[in-house]
Amino acid sequence: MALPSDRCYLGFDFSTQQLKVVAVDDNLTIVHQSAVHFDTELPEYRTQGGVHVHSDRLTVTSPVLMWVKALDLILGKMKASGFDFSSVKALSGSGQQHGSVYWKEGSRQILRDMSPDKPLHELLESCFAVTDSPVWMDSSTTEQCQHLEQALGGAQQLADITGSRAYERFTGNQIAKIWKTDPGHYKQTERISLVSSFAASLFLGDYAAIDYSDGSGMNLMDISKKEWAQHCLGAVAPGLGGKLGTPLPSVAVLGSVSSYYVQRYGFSPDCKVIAFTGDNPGSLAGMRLQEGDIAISLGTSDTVFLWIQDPRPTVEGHIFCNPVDSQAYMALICFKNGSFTRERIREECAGGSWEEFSKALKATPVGNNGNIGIYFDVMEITPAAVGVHRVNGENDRVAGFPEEVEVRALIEGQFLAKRAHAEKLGYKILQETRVLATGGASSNKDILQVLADVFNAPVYTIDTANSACLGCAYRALHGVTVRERPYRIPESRRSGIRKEVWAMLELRVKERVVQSNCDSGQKGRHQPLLR
Ligand code: XUL
Repeated sequence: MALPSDRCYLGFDFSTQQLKVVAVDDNLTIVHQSAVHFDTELPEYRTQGGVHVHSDRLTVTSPVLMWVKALDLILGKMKASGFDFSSVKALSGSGQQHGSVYWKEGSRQILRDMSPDKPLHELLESCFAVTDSPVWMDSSTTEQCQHLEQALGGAQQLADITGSRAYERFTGNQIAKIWKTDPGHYKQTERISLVSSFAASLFLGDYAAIDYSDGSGMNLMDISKKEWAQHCLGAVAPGLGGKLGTPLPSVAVLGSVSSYYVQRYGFSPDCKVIAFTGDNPGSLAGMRLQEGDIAISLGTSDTVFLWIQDPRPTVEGHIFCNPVDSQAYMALICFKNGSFTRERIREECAGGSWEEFSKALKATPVGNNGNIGIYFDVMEITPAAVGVHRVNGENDRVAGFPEEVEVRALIEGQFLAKRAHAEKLGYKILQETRVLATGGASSNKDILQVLADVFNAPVYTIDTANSACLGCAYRALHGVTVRERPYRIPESRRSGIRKEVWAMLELRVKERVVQSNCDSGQKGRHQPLLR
């Protein structure tokens, strides 16, 4: 039954190439969307793909004021289109993960005093100690990564605490580089935000807390205690704890929008700002993942998202705190050899045709008579290895397979790797497990059938276009709905209530999930490949 829809919830996504917004009503129907493309609509910043790649090819930054000006532009576009800001009950958002913003001393006061007759980029022009923010594409901090792992006693030890071994793009290593190469600006910095908490600060008119989920992508947070790991802070830069503020749950209601937005755009003074988070956690919410689910994006590179209850961090893959339920976790695993490898095998073994590729999958049995292949055309991320390896049913290494066998060996091999790495991180297939597939290859039912067989679970296809900002619009609704529920109960029960409300949201949108080749509720119909 449709609910009255005079209220709406905004989700923003400050991604690498553009700023996007969606508005959903109480029925989760999208009622507005807008975007600002950085390269074309803010050409004065001369970015390519939203970033500047420096001459060393390793350093990648974005001008922080470009993001501020993009917010001026998008709100201006919404106003010009007649969008009714007074109907916005709550807003939230996401940012590209790992990127960092360095607020100069005195900026908190400037944020608090923003005058509604000026655009944000004029008001905040002098607020940033570092004007070019390092972003997730930066890979210039290998030295800092080595130092951090050594200081913590090794890569696994760092992963045990923070959920990931040291990665160049992770914020702690970026901060360590700034402290080393630009100590003057580090000292001038009053607050360090992630792109997500920086964006939330713009709406709040004050420094917004880093949320647990995006905070897990810094190599700085103890993901089980949900506080900064003092050993990590000490290894990165002096006085860092004071510059980061206290992290908060991703479901936290941070406060109401600054009077700047009330006066300039007509927002209600009661419009709540829910903590912003990273784009991948935002997508997990947008895909409405629940405990036991696994989402697999089959694109240029393949990405796996998991909802995990009891994580076991390893040196491959990332564990983040869960953005929907603060007691749970999510895992993110990236595989570099995705669609390019599938396309190569299609060219070599299926005459360049997806139809022939499908025929090969149909013509070969589940388990491929024991023939297994590993196809890492380029250096893989998970694990760091390269090369093509084939083993036949007799456990002998072989140089090649017949074409049909090769096609199945590739697809089974790719999906087996996803299951094996997910299980290594603590993922368990449950009775109610659903596999949600997205990305280019998810349109091929025969590939999805292999996925269903490998995971012994039904596969659904979902459209993840805009999933990060949509997920944050859902999180905004979730945040205020949980808040409105008349409860005075201890924190220990609250997570359960949050889950309950989230499940209600999920039920209301379930019919939009297209069921794929195998039926929900018929587990066991598929022959398990792994026993
Ligand atoms: C995740 C990562 C990217 C960015 C993209 O660890 O680095 O997915 O979040 O915006």
